[in-house]
Amino acid sequence: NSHPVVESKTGASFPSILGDSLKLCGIGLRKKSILGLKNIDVYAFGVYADDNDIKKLLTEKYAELSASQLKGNKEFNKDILEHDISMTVRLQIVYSKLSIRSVRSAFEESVGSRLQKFGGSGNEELLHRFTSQFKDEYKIPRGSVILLSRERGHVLRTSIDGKEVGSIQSKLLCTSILDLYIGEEPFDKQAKEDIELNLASYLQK
Ligand code: DAO
Ligand code: DAO
Ligand code: DAO
Repeated sequence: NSHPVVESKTGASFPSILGDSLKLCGIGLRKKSILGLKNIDVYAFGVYADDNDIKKLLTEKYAELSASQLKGNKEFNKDILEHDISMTVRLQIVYSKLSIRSVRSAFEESVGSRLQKFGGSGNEELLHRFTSQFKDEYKIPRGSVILLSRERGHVLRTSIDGKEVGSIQSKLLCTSILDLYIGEEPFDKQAKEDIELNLASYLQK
């Protein structure tokens, strides 16, 4: 059960355990259409969670429901997004021509729409201040690994190839980032379903 999982289209490989306690719940692909003309694969991702946090925080509430009943349950999904559960999204870049300028604009679009969804308007300034720190000299070549981690106390910690690039305490931001992968309109629907089923199964053990 300790074998890595390989994303078949891109060959990106995901360890089944990250650190000491985060378990891989599912993998998927982030695509982007360019001018409606073609779809490019930007990165493969894996979503990891601490099963002990999930047991501790949610077992009592959902004791009556089976894993298949929990899958697709809106309340359960909301609880996963908003509770103080340690989770990490690991991105492995597959697109070879990623510029910081396109990361900045994709980020403002995807994360920006979620900040608005969960926090209302008024975060544009903050978001812009944040993305303007993405320095043009950062390089994210194919194969780069980015970790987006929600740590205890709703702290989002970001690293690129093992180097920490920032850490910010914001429940809104943590929820917004996770929503991209396991929210109502996820980047990869099949991945979201796999992830949800695994998260639900942690309550049954
Ligand atoms: O070259 O204009 C282009 C297309 C690039 C699309 C890039 C999408 C970036 C997605 C965010 C990546 C975050 C690491
Ligand atoms: O909680 O006060 C708040 C709003 C926080 C919005 C911050 C946006 C910054 C984006 C950081 C992205 C880190 C990967
Ligand atoms: O796929 O649209 C998306 C958003 C993914 C979040 C990526 C965060 C990357 C932050 C690091 C950038 C450093 C230059």
